[in-house]
Amino acid sequence: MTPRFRNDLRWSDVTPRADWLSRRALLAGVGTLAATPALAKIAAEPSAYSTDETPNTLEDISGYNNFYEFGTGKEDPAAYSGGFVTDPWAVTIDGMVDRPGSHDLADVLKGQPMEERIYRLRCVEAWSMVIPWIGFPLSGLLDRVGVQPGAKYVAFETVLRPEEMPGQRSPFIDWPYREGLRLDEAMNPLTILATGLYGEELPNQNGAPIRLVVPWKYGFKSIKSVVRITLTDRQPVTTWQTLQPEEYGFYANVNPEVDHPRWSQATERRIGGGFFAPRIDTVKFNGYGEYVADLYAGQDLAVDY
Ligand SMILES: Nc1nc2c(c(=O)[nH]1)N[C@H]1C(S)=C(S)[C@@H](COP(=O)(O)O)O[C@H]1N2
Ligand SMILES: [Mo]
Repeated sequence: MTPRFRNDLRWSDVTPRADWLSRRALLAGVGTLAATPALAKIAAEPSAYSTDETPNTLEDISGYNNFYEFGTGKEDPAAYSGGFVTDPWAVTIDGMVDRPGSHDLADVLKGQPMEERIYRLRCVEAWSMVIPWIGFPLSGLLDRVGVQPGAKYVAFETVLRPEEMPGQRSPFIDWPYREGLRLDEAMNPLTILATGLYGEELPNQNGAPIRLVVPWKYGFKSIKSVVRITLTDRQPVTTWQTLQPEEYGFYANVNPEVDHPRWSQATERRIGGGFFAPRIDTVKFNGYGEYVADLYAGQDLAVDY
């Protein structure tokens, strides 16, 4: 699949670098990142899949998060993830693959083409952001381990480490956090594993050191701090579908025509716009329909929500 428009934009083309640098200085000054070690820079190529919308600031992206392992408040992940250990890190790839095994992060990344992907992120709670991720297509990693012919789905798991993740000491979720994709969704070129944003390694609160990003689906599909990837012939059990199956389905494609039982999905609030900013219309598949609508030909997305 080839993109129709070639934007080849980088965040630095849409956010003046001077603003960016002064924001960093400001952040360091107020100590938001003071507990975090210096984040290493990552080289990445621009991508034709990037949006030309203005990215949210690093303060928004790393200060307003959902990462229930560190608490349910939007500021909890930034406040409580400072002691989360992301190095060393290993990812197990198993199930229906030719070469199952556990790989340290450097090995997972070896040979994968790092790209900057400026994507919209639409949370099921009806807020959104634009985030300049750095990552690589999941398909490249799956090709490397050899997906067996019978595999139909990919299951993902977040690390289970209650001693470092205070939210995991509360049993309302059957930890670890779990997610899944159909194999064709996993192989779509928009689906990436991200290891960075804004040119540097991921902040802990954004899912360091490696997280999934699936931009046409509600944010909860984009599972953070991944330690296991399993190829399977059964639809995986996922965290939100297990907790509230009437409200959160397996597919979770962004869809303004299918409301959440408790709120409308027709519009969204772009974070950072300020209190008086008008809500914006939510677009089906979060605006990525030209790349993904074909995946759901013949499916009723009100049934497969
Ligand atoms: N392990 C894990 N992954 C997770 C979550 C979580 O609570 N735990 N929250 C999800 C939700 S609801 C959203 S909207 C996105 C938010 O990603 P961000 O904080 O990097 O913007 O992460 C998703 N991935
Ligand atoms: Mo979300």
